[in-house]
Amino acid sequence: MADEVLSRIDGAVQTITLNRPDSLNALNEALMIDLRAAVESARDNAQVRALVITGAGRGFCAGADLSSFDPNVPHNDPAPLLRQRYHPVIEAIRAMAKPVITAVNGVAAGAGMSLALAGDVVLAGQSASFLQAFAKIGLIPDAGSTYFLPRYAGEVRARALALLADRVSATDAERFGLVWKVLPDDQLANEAAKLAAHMSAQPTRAYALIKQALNASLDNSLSQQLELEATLQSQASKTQDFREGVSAFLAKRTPKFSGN
Ligand code: LHQ
Repeated sequence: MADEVLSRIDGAVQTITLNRPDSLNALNEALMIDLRAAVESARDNAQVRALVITGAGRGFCAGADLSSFDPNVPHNDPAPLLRQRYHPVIEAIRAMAKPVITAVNGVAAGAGMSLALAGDVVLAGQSASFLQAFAKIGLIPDAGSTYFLPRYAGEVRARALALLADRVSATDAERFGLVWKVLPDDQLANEAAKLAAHMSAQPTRAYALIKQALNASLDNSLSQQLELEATLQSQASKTQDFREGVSAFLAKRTPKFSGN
């Protein structure tokens, strides 16, 4: 079978590259199976402390591979596919106890946009674009887009993005709060690698707890969130990295975090 997904580890960083460039990395079932395996291997490998997801060629990901859907079949139900193949990937990225950077190197459309937005830090090349392609083909946003869009961009933009399905530039996506930084195309891969290397040397357990707190935040009341912060802070304060962070601060030196 072709390598639908490439994966490599440099130091403490795993980079996963969607690898169907001829179709702008459209998501067929084989790719989704490989992507899940790669994401889960990053999750389970203690050596890996940061993950980058990007695309090969000129696209990041064009969403579900439409050539796998036969328009002549009266009802080709995507729900089982979503539940079995897409949800585990999105949920693994969000729940992963290490940071995930999505490096959006080109168009991110449909579920490809959902995948891009699942990252903890979303970087985009200048020529990248974002498209809620779903309504254009009579579908609704899936793979997390209706969760991420209102939370990141706000209701007004979420509705216009989903309903109008206009292709938006990386710069507009940054302005809408969907992207952390836009970078020159020829610097995206390097900058993503540099950022991942930096993040892989930070207090990984605190990062995991930060993700846990932020993942819960918008569904909690202030009181619930304060309580969650106290509980998670208690866990953070028991790590070696907390001791190292304070020692380094008091000694006026750069901390050396082990991730423990
Ligand atoms: C593609 C695709 C593609 C196959 C470009 N499939 N070949 C739904 C159902 C079930 C379960 C899971 O979830 C979902 C959610 C979804 O993701 S639904 C949304 C699916 N995606 C789309 O509707 C996007 C379709 N693609 C496009 O609108 C355009 O290709 C975009 C705007 C992404 C890029 O436009 P261009 O830069 O002009 O590139 P292109 O259209 O020329 O595409 C290049 C090639 O990639 C081309 O093949 P070819 O052999 O002619 O060179 C396209 O057919 C192929 N391709 N997207 N989703």
